[in-house]
Amino acid sequence: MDSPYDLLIANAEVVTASDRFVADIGILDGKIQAVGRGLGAARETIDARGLLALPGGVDAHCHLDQPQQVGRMADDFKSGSRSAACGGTTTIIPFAAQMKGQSLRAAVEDYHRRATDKSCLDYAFHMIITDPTPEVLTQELPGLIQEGYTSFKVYMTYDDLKLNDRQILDVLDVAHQEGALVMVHAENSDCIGWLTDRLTGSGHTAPKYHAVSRPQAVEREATHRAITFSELADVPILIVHVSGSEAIEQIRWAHGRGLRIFAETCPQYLYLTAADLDVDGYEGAKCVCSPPPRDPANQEAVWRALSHNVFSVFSSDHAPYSYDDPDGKKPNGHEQHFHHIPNGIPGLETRLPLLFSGGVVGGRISIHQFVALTATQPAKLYGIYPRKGSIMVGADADIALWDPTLQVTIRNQRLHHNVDYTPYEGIDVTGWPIMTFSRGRLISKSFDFLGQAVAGQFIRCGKPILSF
Ligand code: DUC
Ligand code: ZN
Ligand code: ZN
Repeated sequence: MDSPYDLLIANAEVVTASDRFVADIGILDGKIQAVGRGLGAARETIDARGLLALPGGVDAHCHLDQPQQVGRMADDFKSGSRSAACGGTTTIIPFAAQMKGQSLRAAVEDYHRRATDKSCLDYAFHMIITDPTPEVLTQELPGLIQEGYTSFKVYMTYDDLKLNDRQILDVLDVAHQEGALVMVHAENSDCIGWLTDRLTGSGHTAPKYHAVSRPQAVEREATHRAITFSELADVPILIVHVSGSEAIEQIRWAHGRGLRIFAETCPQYLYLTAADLDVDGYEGAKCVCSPPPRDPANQEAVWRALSHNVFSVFSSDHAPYSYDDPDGKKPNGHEQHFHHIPNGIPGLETRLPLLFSGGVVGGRISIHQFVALTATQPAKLYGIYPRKGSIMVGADADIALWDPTLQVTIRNQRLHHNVDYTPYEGIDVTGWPIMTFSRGRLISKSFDFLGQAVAGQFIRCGKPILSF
């Protein structure tokens, strides 16, 4: 049949960050060719009556196959992208981390080797800057920004990753000159070290002390300091994985002063608390991540801040370590002192359903805020909009069809990552993306992964779009 479309998604209720309407979506060569009523015939038609058509998610903070000092990540680009696709995500932006002494370009090239021909989803990279030598600051970083690596993360903690205040200012200055976006991990390293020594010195080594060693004050102080640096360097920043009310207060304060501080939060700060680090002896290690989850009052503060648009981005911070694994949280069956447990939890596949259920179905955020937080705004901030992040003519046909009423109990056995647990085991959610299309190809359907033969493309990022 001669048809202008390879695929027609018919009768869908299309939802974007601003609009909601019933339409057909005509797809040709992986792009959205038309959005309208009665688009006619196509080589293949999927009737999406009763389903929501949302832009595929952009997970702008996830870690895959990232070399580590402690532990080894359970997901590479193959298993990670598969898992993301089955949870309605169509673009991932993990981190190419520079090791101290390594050139930035070597780090990026190494990371390309890890991703190429493995990811079923399109992907971009943030860089992690750990060694801002003069060569990095004046040559490598400006060059890589021009080549499409327009965002990078700096750490204020972790001995192998952290920068001092002066180094952070130097990195921010490059972002200012070149038009890039710096993501900041805001926790005070010396405070954590001091608290950790006190706790371990008095025999407090169980997983629950991870949260005690990183109280909100540690995050609040670093968040304030990062905001100050942003003001001094006159460049916007994005504070990643904000965990509770005290850091939120700092961000609101900055907004009140007219500073361009963007912020991200994650599912763990809505669904977990520090009490989850204190279950069944050592099992709490499964929920060790940084910053740590807080308490129910802080969960509410994070929900409130989401509904008030304090946050621009909602990411998984998928940092996958298995529990019962030689390279995991309990290596060879050995319990670790809390400060030696690999930091991070899995979440690529559950990110969107958890926010949809608690936020949209729960009446805390609108469905347009959901789309903005999970797709449109990360696409804009990280320079891949309008190719990604919305449903419009000319965009890639990255679409998730959601059944907004489907009731699902999260079980690790149904997920597609390579991690031996999910911290969200047994949580009931309403709404799930039952079909995911990546550039017009159906890669996941009803909890099954169909994209084995599909190759994702590397995306060079443009300059951040900082107003939306
Ligand atoms: N920071 C992250 O962004 N991810 C995992 C652990 C961490 O500290
Ligand atoms: Zn971090
Ligand atoms: Zn992270």
